[in-house]
Amino acid sequence: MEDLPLLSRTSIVVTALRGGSSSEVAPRRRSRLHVPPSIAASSGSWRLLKRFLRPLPGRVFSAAAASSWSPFRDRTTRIKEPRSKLKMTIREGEAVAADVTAGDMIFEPILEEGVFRFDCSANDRDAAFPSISFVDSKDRDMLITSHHVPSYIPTYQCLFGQQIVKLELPAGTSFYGTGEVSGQLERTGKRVFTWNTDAWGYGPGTTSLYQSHPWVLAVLPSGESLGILADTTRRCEIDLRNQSKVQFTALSSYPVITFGPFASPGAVLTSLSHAIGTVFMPPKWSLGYHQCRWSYESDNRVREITSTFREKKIPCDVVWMDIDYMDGFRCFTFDKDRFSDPKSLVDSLHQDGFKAIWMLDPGIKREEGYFVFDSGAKSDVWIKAADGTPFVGEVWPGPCVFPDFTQSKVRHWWAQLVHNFVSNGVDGIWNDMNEPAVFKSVTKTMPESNIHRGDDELGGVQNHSHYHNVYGMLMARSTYEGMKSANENKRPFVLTRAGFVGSQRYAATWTGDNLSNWDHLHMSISMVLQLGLSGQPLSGPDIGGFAGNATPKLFGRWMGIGAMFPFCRGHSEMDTNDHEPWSFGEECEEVCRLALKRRYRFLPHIYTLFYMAHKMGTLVASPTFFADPKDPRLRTLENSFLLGPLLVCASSMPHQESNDLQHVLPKGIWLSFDFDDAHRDLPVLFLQGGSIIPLGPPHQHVGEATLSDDLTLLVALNEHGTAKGILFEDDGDGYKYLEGEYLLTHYIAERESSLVTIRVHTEEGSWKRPKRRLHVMLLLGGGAMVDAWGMDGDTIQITLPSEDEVSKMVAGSEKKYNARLETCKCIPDVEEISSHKGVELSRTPIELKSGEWIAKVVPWIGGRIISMEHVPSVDPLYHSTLRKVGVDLMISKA
Ligand code: MIG
Repeated sequence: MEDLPLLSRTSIVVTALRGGSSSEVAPRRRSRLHVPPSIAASSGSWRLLKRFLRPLPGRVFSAAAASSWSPFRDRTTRIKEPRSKLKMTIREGEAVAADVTAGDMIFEPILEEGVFRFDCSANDRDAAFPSISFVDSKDRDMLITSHHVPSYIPTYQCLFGQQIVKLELPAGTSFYGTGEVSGQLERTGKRVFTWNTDAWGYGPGTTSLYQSHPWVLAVLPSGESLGILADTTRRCEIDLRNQSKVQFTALSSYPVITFGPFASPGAVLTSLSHAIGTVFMPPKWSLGYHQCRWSYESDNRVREITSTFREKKIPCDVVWMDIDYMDGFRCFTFDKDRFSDPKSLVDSLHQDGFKAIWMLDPGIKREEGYFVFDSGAKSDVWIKAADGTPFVGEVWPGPCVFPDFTQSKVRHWWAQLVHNFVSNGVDGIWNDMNEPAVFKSVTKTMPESNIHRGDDELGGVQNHSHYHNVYGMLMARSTYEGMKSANENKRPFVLTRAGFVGSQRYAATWTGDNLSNWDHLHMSISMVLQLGLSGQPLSGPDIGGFAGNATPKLFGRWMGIGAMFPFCRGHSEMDTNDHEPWSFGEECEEVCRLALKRRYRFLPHIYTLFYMAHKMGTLVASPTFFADPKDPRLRTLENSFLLGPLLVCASSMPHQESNDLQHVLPKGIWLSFDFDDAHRDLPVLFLQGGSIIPLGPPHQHVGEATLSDDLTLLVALNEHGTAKGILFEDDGDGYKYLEGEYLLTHYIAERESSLVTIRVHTEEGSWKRPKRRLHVMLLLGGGAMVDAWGMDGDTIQITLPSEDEVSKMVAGSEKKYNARLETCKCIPDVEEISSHKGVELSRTPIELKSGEWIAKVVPWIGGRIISMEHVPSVDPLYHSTLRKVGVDLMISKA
């Protein structure tokens, strides 16, 4: 069965979940059939193509013939279509999607050496929709000169309008990517469907979360790696259930792009970034700790929270305002009583070194007299229902209309609102519910038959199923552009829940509504890594878990790990217990303080990693196997990760502390260290031999840093006695760095017999080196180190102790470490959590049955659907019946 194309039962069930449309709209065929100059001009590429196209007698089914075709029959007939043949068989006006064709895909080199675009045929190539994932769709269409041919060529089948693409890789290949996915890090055996979904309370087996990345990163046994992008915005099944085989299934037709094989997985991601862009350059403050809650109910409560951080000396940069700051959930308004004067609130927050981030949802209350509704109605910006009237769906404010972000006109309209909104003292914006989430509907989103009047450059007028997966990204883009226009000297900061390949260009993201339990703590590591492996390096979970109440131990442990994630924010659901760092007793509070102080020490390093990520598409957090992609032991490690050469080893098990675990280290030298802050609930840290990382003082917030701060270099020599590392410094905000106003320093350390010399190797940028002290900490292993002070820019020398002395120091340091672990106060085990469990967990789900479906629903606003099951087994070809059930089942508010 495993090789059967497409029509597995589950995929049909998912098809059935589509709302609205009872008939699929076939992909728009461009009426003008233009041959891209790249094909027309390049006889060379045609020659290449011919080598891979075996001209077998072609066979093309008509739509009528297709209906009698059975996937169970005649599977041996592989149809290979030479391009010219296909051209002849596709006639104007014919429902091409119903044809059944198969064969090797045709290819062309694009973008840069090692990158190939594959299509089913030249006609499919011409008919492909513009790319929304690529920064510039033209890069996907433009042929480059290349003397290489792809090492792996996908095959395709087109059946019933679906295009199935398969690629077989060598045995022993490991799979990663596929975007925001729960469950294991290595993806063999898994299947996901790209369909942005409000996935409250998701679990390890959930197949669609908030974002869509039809992208697989394959690490071959040799460590060489290949990336595969199915460049479609449509719902796409990514099937990795069979070892070493990748299969994509989505509506015809779409191009597939392969990147590599390149020497390492990192090289694949760099190449991917040349297509889809890199992460926006985050303002430095956004790399500090963020405190969020649904919701801090008033300006007073917000001030109470921020001053508690300062009183308790727990570092924090940002406080977040969830939906309740608004006046009746109306975007761009403030509640008149509870947030009566946002400007002065933010002014006082700024004085305390805090930034403020405010939520904006896509659902706009349908209410005459509300300025956003009125102006949107006047400018005709709303998504339309199939009947041409503005679509109305229920979200927080009640009946809502939704801006159609696929039109540049509408993005401008929204950006202008954002522009004005920023003048209230808005430092960042949080886009939630932009899958888009719609209450009281089984699909949790709007009908697929809704109409977007998209710009031609994005794909033109299409129904919602075409744009569903990019809606959130386009909203984030428009929000980003609005913030940018409001202040050209500040870097926008946008957080988006929904996303697509490329959304890292505009926004950070978080892993949605997770649960306060140990499984979710564990999964959060892989999820952050996986997003990075899918092009989005700036992500993090709700630290402590969103739904339900964390135990002190869980919270402390999560903060220890979360403090090392690229995006670091604590958040929790309405009606849960308090989830601030001090809410779980003094032991947990101390762990949080230690964890966040660590983060702030590492900020110069983390900021440098982001600069590199922004410039070159490198990762910020990467899986441990990046240190040695050949080593099969590392490929499934889920408890550790790298921040450049810094290895973070954690424990996500309640009764096993990180120091008790036998951590698997990559080959080579890895030297452990801490800041005399070792704790059972904090991760264990190692620096890779051969590297230097820059550290700063553990400030209370980023704005406290000054140019004269002491700079610390942590040094680990490799077996040749050398090490190197980078520090990037600039204003931390704005765009002067683009005009050269920065300082990028390459430091180097070299040992000659027992003398280690640390100095500036090269520097770049117009900034003068600040006058500041330099502290070098040379790691010796086992937590031991020798250090020296000097001035930054000068050469510093350290004499290595004799071997005897080193072993004494290591023994001494280990003793100190153990003594510290003995004496530090452990977070007590409290298993029972009293009080509320959060709005949704506190209600028992009820079962709703309708026809062939059972839905488990929490009787709460919107009637949140927890799970849906399809009951009887049906003939998989009965699409229409299933679809009807999916459409008709509406769940009403209980
Ligand atoms: O329907 O704004 O994921 O972080 O606190 C819930 C309230 C809406 C979902 C987000 C969550 C946020 C919450 N939102």
